[in-house]
Amino acid sequence: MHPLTSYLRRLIRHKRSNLCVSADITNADEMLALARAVGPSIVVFKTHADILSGWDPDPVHGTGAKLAAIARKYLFLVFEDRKFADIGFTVQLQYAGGVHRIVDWAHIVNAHVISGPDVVRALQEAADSWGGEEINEDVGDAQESGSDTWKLPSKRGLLLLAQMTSAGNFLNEEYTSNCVAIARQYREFVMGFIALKPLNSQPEDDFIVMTPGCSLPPEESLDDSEFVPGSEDALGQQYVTPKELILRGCDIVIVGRGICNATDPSAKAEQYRGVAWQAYEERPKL
Ligand code: S5P
Repeated sequence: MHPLTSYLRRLIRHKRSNLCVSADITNADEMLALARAVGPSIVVFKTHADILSGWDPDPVHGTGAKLAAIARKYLFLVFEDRKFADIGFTVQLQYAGGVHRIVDWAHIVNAHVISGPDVVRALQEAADSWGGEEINEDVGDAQESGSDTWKLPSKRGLLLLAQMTSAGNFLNEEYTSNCVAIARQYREFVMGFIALKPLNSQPEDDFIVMTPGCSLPPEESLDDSEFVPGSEDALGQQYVTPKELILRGCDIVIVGRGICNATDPSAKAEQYRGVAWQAYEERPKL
């Protein structure tokens, strides 16, 4: 199993959380404030670094380093939703270079395999040659983790976009099964998928599935920032309830605007955590 997968599964049980908050906001300091606010309720914090104004590129005191420190304090993993999709040579530069130097601070990234399997090999090479400032550092503070010592694995992980939530997308069944075949080829780097359901079908498969397009039903939501499950936003995003996604077997639900746009994001994240965790406990164990 990928070391970050076993770490994440342990975090899920420890924090009683299957929640990833997606920071779909456009200012770097507000993104960091959101990470602190929802930190206790989540196991993964998803970013879109390229939508942020005010990104500070300083490798030690900048935005990425601050986010990594918040992640260590509250015990969650950082997932940069970069959706790499280019040729291998280019994705290596996008992953390790530029303003964001994603590999320095994001434990997890994702990629489309539309350009073929070498995109995965290229990202893996870049991850393997990363210096790894966080290598085996003790993480988590005493009050969060009790007597446990949380060793953050030094490896980086990748999720493949095997299915998408947007109406009319072209990721058909054949494409999805090709993603699974590529993931099996690169098990030491690929942790799992962005998909609408679990995709494990061989005994040795232990891929994580993270699923967006998640919204509380109106009777459970007091906030009008949310979209009604079964409906779409104005641009084709399709929603399902967290309960349904977890009962389907998804490991982690990803929530963006439902939490970011709430009047109290921290309380809202806690509400999503509770609903998803309850469904997880109800789900028959394998
Ligand atoms: O198929 C997908 C894959 C992703 S990563 N559909 C998605 O919506 N996402 C991302 O999840 C999307 O980029 C956004 O950041 C988040 C969903 O946000 P929400 O506001 O609709 O919850």
